[in-house]
Amino acid sequence: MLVADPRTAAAWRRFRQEFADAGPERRREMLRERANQSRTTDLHMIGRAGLGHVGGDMSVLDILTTLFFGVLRVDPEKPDWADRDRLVLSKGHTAGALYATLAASGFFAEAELETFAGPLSALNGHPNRVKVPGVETNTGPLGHGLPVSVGMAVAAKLSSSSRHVYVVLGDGELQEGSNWEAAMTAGHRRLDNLTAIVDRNRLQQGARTEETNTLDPLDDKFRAFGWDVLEIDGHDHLSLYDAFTAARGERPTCVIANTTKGRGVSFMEDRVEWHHKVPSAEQIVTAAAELAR
Ligand SMILES: Cc1ncc(C[n+]2csc(CCOP(=O)(O)OP(=O)(O)O)c2C)c(N)n1
Repeated sequence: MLVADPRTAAAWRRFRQEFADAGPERRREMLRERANQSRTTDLHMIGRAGLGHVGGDMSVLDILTTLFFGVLRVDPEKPDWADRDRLVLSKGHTAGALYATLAASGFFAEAELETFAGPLSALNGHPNRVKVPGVETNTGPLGHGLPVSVGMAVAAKLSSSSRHVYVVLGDGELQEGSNWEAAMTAGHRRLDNLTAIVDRNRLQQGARTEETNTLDPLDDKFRAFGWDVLEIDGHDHLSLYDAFTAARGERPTCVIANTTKGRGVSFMEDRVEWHHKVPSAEQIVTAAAELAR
């Protein structure tokens, strides 16, 4: 089991405080920079390991960064604190994005990222809750995260806890039927402590989502299952922050976050082959320069 890094956790706490005190433009800039640093970290991890899901990592990093650096009630030094908010990364193939974010928050030492996907590493290609603090449940087989999150939200209600459950879903992932059983239950039970975020990048493995199985109108589908729905730009940090902290009604919330797979790296953006292609050393240098702009 990995352990917290107190120095990085302290830096994360300072970031959170400065963020809380900042005005909108400064907030946007802080999260943008932070997310792009994690993108660069992730590219190096994938290049070193020779595997990973780079397109989906770039897509989801503004969502994860906004949650960990602006929203989630968590403590990297007390990862098992009972009343913490829960974050489930259901699209577990983008583990690299989660590890980069957890390490930057101090849940474990950033040096551990060098072991990503190596022999005996805790940082497997898909997240493992037994090995990695901050990982709330194992994911990888698509279609499990929402059902598990519904269970977590019900458990919070039963124990009268104010903790909130956030779950990040892939849009391709929504083709798994288990999501819709869970969505129906969440609507029926009026789980106002549950927020599902759909990383709507319109690509899955090998194809566009709409070529494989039409998802639109996705907002109407969630509404029909008893959810409130917000549709936003999934790379606009302030929109993400507002959507995650909006006053909640009596229903679960679905945030459809419109994103670009490969976001921030010109030669990867909206290109299906970058689902799990590995960038060369040269490509990583080019990508890092673009992300530093
Ligand atoms: C049940 C299951 N079937 C197939 C896979 C293989 N797989 C990994 S990622 C992926 C595509 C996922 O697409 P999406 O959810 O849109 O993720 P993103 O494009 O954001 O990476 C597939 C089919 C899997 N992990 N689980």
